[in-house]
Amino acid sequence: MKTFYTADHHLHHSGMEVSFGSIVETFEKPERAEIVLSRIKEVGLGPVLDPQRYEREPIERVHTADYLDFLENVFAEWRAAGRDGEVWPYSWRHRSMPPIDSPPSGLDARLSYYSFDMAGSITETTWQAARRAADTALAGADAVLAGDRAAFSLCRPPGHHAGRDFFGGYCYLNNAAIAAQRLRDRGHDRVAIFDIDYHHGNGTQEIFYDRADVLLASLHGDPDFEFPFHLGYARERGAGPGEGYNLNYPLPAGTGWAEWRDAFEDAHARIRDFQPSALVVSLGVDTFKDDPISQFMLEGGHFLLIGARIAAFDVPTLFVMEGGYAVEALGVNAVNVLQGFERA
Ligand code: 6XA
Ligand code: ZN
Repeated sequence: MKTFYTADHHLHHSGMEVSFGSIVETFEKPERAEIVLSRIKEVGLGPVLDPQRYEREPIERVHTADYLDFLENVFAEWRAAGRDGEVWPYSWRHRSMPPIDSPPSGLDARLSYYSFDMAGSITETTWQAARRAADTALAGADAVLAGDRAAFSLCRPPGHHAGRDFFGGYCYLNNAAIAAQRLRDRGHDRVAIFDIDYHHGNGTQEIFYDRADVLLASLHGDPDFEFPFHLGYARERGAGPGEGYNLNYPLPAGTGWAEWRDAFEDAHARIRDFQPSALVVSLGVDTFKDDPISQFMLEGGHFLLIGARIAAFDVPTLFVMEGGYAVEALGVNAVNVLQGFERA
């Protein structure tokens, strides 16, 4: 299996984050991608390729032009306003406040409008890194379109929390959604996205919520207790023509392999019923028992089994890297999914 990777991911590194009341080094750090890359080389998974640069057009199939302009320019605006450090939003519209449907003019108000949290900042080169992560996803999609059975897009920063016009949860551009849309635009009629990251892919859900041509199935910590909160309940099933094409499996804290696998198998069967012609896997391994910010109990060997079951769909498959923060084990866990797939 080909891996698409670029060292340009180093262009994004938020220095810190607030975690349970402490200011700590961000969990979403560059070392993550390097550890996965080392493991790929160690096991000889296949060639590691630098993705080509794509135009904005395939990204604009998913994100709004005004949001992309904002992401590209906000750091310069921040500096022009005389501010040091990185760009951080800090206040959001509460449910008691009337909804707004167009961007306000002030810098902080606009930052609030285009985000939902402050998990990650926007640095001087975040836009470039996010663009390269999207390139990484697109190059993987193109490999699959060219006939590869599977490909791995080692994206960083991750993407599944980013919606059409918002960032959050360490995510700026929705790599998996951009790849899924590419597959749709280049000949696949029905694309399924299987989001097995520990967190709900609220951005991916928002992007495809009213569509029947892209099925999303997501297994995650119940939003009642887990980030991103408020979204990811089983009752969210899609809207309009997309009704029934959004499947959420919220699971309790402490979920271990047996319970996780039951939900996975249910989702697996529903995806098969959908008969996708291509599959995108939002591959987070923060379901691992030692993940520092998560509360599921999967073990290293389980990731091999997951990969094997994904192979059973028997459709062209693109794996897109999402979360996973137990850095010592991250390489083995992520690559276990890919090896499990290859050996099946
Ligand atoms: C912010 C937690 C962000 C979780 C990001 C993630 N404190 N998403 O792994 O899949
Ligand atoms: Zn996650």
